[in-house]
Amino acid sequence: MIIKSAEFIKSIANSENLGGLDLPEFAFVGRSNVGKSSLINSITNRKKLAKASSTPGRTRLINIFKINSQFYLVDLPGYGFAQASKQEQASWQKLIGTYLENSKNLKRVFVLVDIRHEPAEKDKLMLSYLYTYNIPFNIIATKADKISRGQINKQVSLIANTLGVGLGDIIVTSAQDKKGNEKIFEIIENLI
Ligand SMILES: Nc1nc2c(ncn2[C@@H]2O[C@H](COP(=O)(O)OP(=O)(O)OP(=O)(O)O)[C@@H](O)[C@H]2O)c(=O)[nH]1
Ligand SMILES: [Mg+2]
Repeated sequence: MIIKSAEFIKSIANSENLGGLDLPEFAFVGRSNVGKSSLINSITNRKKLAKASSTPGRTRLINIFKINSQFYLVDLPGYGFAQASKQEQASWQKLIGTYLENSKNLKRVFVLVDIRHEPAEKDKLMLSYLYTYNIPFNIIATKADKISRGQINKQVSLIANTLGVGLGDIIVTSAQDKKGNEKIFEIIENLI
């Protein structure tokens, strides 16, 4: 896929402002710091479209980007950000939930997990939530550049077993090396 245009459309802070999107949507969810914003920058070939940061909890709003005037990429706030207050966490959770349940053009959710770690309870909860609402998803294992080639298969098996999905349901990516971008484009192209 050739990215001809990538523009920031809006940030959404509360569930009342979720309407008005008229193209297919692809959302990125996952724990704080897993690499959602970095992956959006990597696949769009833009360095600073989505704000990435080593400080967890960087993305606190839903950020919407329009690509090639054809579809939207949706950067959702990370869950499980330990430093956030219970109240903050609850309000992000509500925002994420309302978005996922109500977005009319949501075609696919990409659930990101760090390839180095066993998925957490919150990741499992996210998957059961997606199953409950019948929302189709793919798993993306991020930051593959941080481990050796030999370790990649081992970690992918661990992630698949922990989450109860097939090996083929997991896309291995690196925002640093642009690994896996083609697979993401393939999914998007088939759905727009
Ligand atoms: N080496 C490497 N670092 C990465 C990769 N993806 C993300 N990072 C780093 O991980 C940190 C977090 O990345 P973000 O993209 O901000 O993560 P996020 O999921 O958007 O985080 P929140 O907005 O807090 O939910 C940053 O320091 C990134 O540079 C990757 O593929 N490889
Ligand atoms: Mg982010």
